[in-house]
Amino acid sequence: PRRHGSDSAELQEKTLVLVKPDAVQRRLVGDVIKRFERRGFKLVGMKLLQANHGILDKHYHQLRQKPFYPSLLAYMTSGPLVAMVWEGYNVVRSTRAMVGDTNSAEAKPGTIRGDFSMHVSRNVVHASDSVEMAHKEIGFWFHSDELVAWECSDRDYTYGP
Ligand code: IDP
Repeated sequence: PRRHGSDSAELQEKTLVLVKPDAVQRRLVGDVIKRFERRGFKLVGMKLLQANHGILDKHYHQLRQKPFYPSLLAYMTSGPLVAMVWEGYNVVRSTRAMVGDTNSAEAKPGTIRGDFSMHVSRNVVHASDSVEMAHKEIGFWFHSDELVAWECSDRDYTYGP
């Protein structure tokens, strides 16, 4: 018997990743995707879009009173971003660890922010910080019919039988 059925909820944990406008401008989209692919996560949704204040006010609801919020909005609307949904075991915590500290200046080498960025105001990526937030954020950025359920052919070599 399989330890994880193909319908196993823990293998279908999902998170929202945004490749922010600085990273699109700096042509880092492929580098970011490559890291999550190589780790073993499955891409189940992806689109390039120009964000507006409406979606960002929802996405960054908890930050709306912060002094840096206007500059965060300007940054996030400065050009297109790539929104992605990644799926896999422990994907929320793992992607946060792979993304690194919010403040790029403190982010460890080997993390995306630690390898590709210098400052908290241009920190390349977003990744949801809890399963609950991931669920909400995916709903802000994607319609359910934009997510694709598919089976990785190498699944047993990723998770064991
Ligand atoms: P997170 O992106 O690591 O989850 P949050 O605290 O939720 O961190 O902040 C959201 C985003 O707001 C950060 O990724 C960064 O782009 C921006 N931000 C956070 N703190 C500052 C700041 O002190 N100055 C400028 N921008 C900030």
